[in-house]
Amino acid sequence: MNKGFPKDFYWGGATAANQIEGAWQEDGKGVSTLDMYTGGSLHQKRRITLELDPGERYPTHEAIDFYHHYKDDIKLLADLGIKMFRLSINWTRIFPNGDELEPNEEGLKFYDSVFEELQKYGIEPLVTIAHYEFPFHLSKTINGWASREMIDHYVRYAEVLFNRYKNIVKYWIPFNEMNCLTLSQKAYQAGGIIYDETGELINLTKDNAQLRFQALHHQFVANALVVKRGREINPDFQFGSMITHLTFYPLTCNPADIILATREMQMKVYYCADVLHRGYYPSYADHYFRQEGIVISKEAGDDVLLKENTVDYCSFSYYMSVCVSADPNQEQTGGNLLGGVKNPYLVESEWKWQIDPIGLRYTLHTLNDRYQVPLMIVENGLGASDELDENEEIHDDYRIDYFQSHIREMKQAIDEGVPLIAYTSWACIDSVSLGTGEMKKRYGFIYVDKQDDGTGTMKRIKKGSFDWYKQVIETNGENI
Ligand code: BGP
Repeated sequence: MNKGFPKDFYWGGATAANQIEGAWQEDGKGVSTLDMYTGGSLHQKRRITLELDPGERYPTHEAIDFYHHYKDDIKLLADLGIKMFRLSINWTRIFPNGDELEPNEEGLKFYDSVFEELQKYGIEPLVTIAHYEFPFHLSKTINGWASREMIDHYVRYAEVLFNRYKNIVKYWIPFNEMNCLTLSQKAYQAGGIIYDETGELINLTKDNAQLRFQALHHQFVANALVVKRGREINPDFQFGSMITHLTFYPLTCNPADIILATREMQMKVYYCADVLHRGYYPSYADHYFRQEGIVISKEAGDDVLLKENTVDYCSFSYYMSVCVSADPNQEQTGGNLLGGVKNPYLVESEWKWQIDPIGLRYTLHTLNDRYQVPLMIVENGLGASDELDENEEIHDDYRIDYFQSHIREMKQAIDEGVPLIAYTSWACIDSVSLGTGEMKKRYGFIYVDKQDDGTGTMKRIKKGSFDWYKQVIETNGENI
């Protein structure tokens, strides 16, 4: 007999502060890195600005104004029936510049109220401590995570959260999608790094691998330190790794393709999770650093700290798989997040991400085989340009199909022995897209009337997928 979902499975929804809260300067909040990031589109990249540019759009400034709508929004999510809500704390609400010694009480009060609402409905919070929202001041003054000084600032911030919420929050994610920092185009987003080695604005330069991998070392140490301090404050805390799982496939069974896919998986996907789960740098990374001339500067005690403070569970985002080929004549599609070669067996989303539900089951198996800890899918969903019909309704059957096919694979993976404990879909409510800064790329079960030109009433409307997901949760995925 098939097992199906465990009875205490965490069906949920995920968000990030910068993509929903807005109120970017209210109640003492400082400026975060993403507040200085312009809006973009599928064809135009977002841009870092050192000063606000009046001709630009800054999507995080208002976002969907969760800051003033959180009570109604959480009520809607409770109606959806979710058991877990993934949210992030905006560091700059707590420490506006990042280097203060005392936290901003007003900022903490906001999260007190959010947690209170969640508790009212029995929804378990899953808290990301840093979802790309770093204090912009620290980027300007010390170049973000390129500097080791970030560790102290971050640990001080995390400790405030641990002490304040020790009886409220159990599940913590220290960093969102840590492995994004292995990708050159993500230095700013994932590391708050503004300048390259020569002091030039990072927008203008191509690579900065030395800075990025050093920054990642600082994040590894910071991660280990907060795991250590967190467990001292409450031994029941559970900490997770969090990577974006881009599942790389070899395009063919040519052994050269297999090796290429393996190498891509190592440095772009597993690297960070390997360090966080095993507590040491993998040998393939040492080889990569030698090859690229990268030297990681470590302090005495770092290695022991990493070894002694590994994480409890493995969480990841999953949106797509990517094909790679060793054949230089294969056309690179430029689709997906990282390009790659088109997979003839898959269809792609409007934003050209290759949709691959079976790849999710494959991913669950590989992560289970590798780490042997509980797994959480903390992001998965379909970005689409939903349109309201004449009755102000959205019939997003394409989203239902997407979720249905992925949840089926999760169920099968559980039957096949994978210890999956949570699924927080991205994003349970429409929000600003991280990659493009658009509102148009919508993910939610709940539509928000906010448009890219700044218009919209902020009204919330349940989409067709809302009722569908609600019944999935009610039946614990039995009829999927
Ligand atoms: C992940 C991020 C999220 C989220 C999601 C969807 O990488 O952790 O913050 O936004 O991707 O991506 P996008 O918003 O670019 O469609």
